[in-house]
Amino acid sequence: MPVYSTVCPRNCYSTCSIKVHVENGKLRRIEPHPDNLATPEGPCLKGLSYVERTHSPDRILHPLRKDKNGPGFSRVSWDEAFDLIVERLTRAREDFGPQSVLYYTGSGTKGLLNSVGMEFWKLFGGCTTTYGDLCWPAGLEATRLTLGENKHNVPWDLENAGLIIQWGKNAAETNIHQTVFMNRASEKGARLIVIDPRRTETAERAELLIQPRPGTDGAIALAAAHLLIRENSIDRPFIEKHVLGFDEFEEAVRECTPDWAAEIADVPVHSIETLAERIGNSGPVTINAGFGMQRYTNSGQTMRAIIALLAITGNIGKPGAGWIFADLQTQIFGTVKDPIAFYPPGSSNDDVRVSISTARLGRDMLAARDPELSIAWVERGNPITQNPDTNRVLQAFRGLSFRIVVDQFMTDTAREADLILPAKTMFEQSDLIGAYWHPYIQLKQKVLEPPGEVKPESEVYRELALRLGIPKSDLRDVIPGPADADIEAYLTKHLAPFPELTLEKLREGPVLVPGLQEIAFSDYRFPTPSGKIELLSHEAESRWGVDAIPRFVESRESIRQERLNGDKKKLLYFLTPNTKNRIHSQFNNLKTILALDPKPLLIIHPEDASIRGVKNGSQVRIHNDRGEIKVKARFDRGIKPGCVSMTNGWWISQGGTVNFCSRGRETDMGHGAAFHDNLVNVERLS
Ligand SMILES: Nc1nc2c(c(=O)[nH]1)N[C@H]1C(S)=C(S)[C@@H](COP(=O)(O)OP(=O)(O)OC[C@H]3O[C@@H](n4cnc5c(=O)[nH]c(N)nc54)[C@H](O)[C@@H]3O)O[C@H]1N2
Ligand SMILES: Nc1nc2c(c(=O)[nH]1)N[C@H]1C(S)=C(S)[C@@H](COP(=O)(O)OP(=O)(O)OC[C@H]3O[C@@H](n4cnc5c(=O)[nH]c(N)nc54)[C@H](O)[C@@H]3O)O[C@H]1N2
Ligand SMILES: [Mo]
Repeated sequence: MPVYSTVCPRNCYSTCSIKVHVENGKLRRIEPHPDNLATPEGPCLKGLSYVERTHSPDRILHPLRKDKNGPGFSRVSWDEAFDLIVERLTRAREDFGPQSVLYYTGSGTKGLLNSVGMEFWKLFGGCTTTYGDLCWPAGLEATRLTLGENKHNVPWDLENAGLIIQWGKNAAETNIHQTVFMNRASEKGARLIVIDPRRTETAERAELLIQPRPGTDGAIALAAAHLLIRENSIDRPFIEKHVLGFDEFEEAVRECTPDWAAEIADVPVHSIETLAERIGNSGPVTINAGFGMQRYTNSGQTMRAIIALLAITGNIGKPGAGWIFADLQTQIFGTVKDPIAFYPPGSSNDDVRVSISTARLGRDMLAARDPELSIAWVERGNPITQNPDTNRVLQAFRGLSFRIVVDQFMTDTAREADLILPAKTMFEQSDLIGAYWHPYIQLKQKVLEPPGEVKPESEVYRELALRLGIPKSDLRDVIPGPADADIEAYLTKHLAPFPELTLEKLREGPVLVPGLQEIAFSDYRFPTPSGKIELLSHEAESRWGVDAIPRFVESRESIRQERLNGDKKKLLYFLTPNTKNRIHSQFNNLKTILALDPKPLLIIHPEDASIRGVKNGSQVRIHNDRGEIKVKARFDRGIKPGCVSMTNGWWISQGGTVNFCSRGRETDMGHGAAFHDNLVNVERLS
């Protein structure tokens, strides 16, 4: 049975290398790939479920057109589909201009070939597209402003840590391969502290779990800095050489006493004291900040305050120490490194108008003028389920005259389409993939022919461009031809600047990115304006309008200041984290996955439940002024009272997306989505 080396391209830390067995055009088995030092144990259950997913009877295998009078869809030929798209696009361009078309992409799959879509829209004459990102930009921007660049030590260096702080990251579910290195570190005596309002799986081995009121981590960090400075547990020579703004920072944290922070964050004073003591006295300190924590309106400043703890204690540029958020060293092909510079908001390059905030998708779509939007093209994304404020997003999509959705399955967004185009899976077209946790460049190999009439997106764009009368010569270099050899030539061209990387080598397995710095910042070069770690950032002030020093401000929708309707005592923080056996809205339509996690549940503390008459297993209504969700409640004493949680990614057709209740609102920096700035009421239905 032929065995191929390939990689899982989901938007996930682990980006596992895998070996796949193929027989008679079918995927038979998925195995670990030992050459990836970060993921040698092999894929998670989601990875193993590709055998089911790829050949699932639910896959969309042909173009589908919405029936005239009903919710159903009927199969159409590609010829009919192309004719329809050409007719609609041409009419929209003539009547309103090319910017009346919204091109929306999500993070459903990674890869270099994803950029072909935008090349098509430029040739079309332009489009409207989104800026910002749902996932990580507040943290990326806070890190860039402070350290100059987003990179971190290689994953296996974590075993050298003396103290690991998992700050708002639930690695046991979202980065399972990292837990192996955490365990090795703890066998060598490292301590583990977890900071999370939920008692997660990651917290099980921690010596200290701090459960803050959501959105208050900045206060905890500033108080820990206050204590470290007061106890003189800081690295003065490091600060003198490498840190800008220490004096101003010291001045700012003078007021930030542990009592002050304990009251704000609703945590014991001694927890903050222990945190500071451990940072000061445990040897190399690694702080791993998750993405969940940076989805608040104050979270860029929070992240800057947390990085400051490492800067003042000299825990940067050394083995076992440092800041883990995202390592973008492998992003050598695309524009991920500086998401703000890539199509900045409000800009109009090549007639591509960048005027819609991903975080405010529904509202901005409805507000678009001159021209108004009339068509949407959605690819690799499921915005009805995953973007904030689902009701507004639905309203915006339903107000358009034509919707095209490219996907593998009948998602909530696909159901809203007029035309669905069948999407490839990761096994059906080759592509090059970077990562954001480990340092490997990988080749995602084509190992299967696309089933049914599935066409990879690049092929769809090429055909469409030709039918729109765009000369073949304009497509050269930007939209590859359909043959495997055309795709390989395209990838080879992008590899040319890196002689260490060849397709032949990548076919065997993962290759370390050329020029890798294993210990990030070990050369103490910080590409900030001052060349130092900037605790004082004038750019933070001028670009984002926040204080140049990281200070604590309440998040917008906090129990303390939000003026929502209703009895404020009864409002609860609604956390919507990720979960082990799904990637956002993917995988939850598979039997393998549903067997373990069959339906959405609201996790609630028995104290909060009893005030509301909610029993374990009661049907409840979660609601606020944005919308409502009805699910069953499950008691959990591990969640902080005052908070409830439900994992994101459930489809409306499965019981409801959490985003019915979230608001379309940006983070303080980076144009991220402040999903967790979200208060709800919970009431018992039965
Ligand atoms: N299995 C699996 N793995 C994944 C993904 C997936 O969907 N499934 N998604 C991938 C992607 S795209 C991403 S972005 C990452 C996300 O990876 P993580 O950051 O680990 O995931 P989240 O679940 O979003 O958030 C982590 C934790 O933050 C906590 N949190 C929420 N608010 C606060 C707060 O105010 N303070 C603190 N201290 N903690 C808070 C939540 O309770 C949650 O446990 O995971 C990646 N890996
Ligand atoms: N409330 C709340 N909402 C959240 C989050 C949260 O923490 N709370 N997390 C946010 C985060 S971190 C993220 S990253 C986003 C993720 O949200 P999205 O970017 O929308 O990602 P997914 O749900 O993973 O996948 C989107 C779709 O891509 C499709 N797909 C996969 N591969 C391909 C392909 O090759 N071609 C095409 N055309 N389609 C493909 C899948 O079938 C799926 O339907 O969700 C965000 N939404
Ligand atoms: Mo994400």
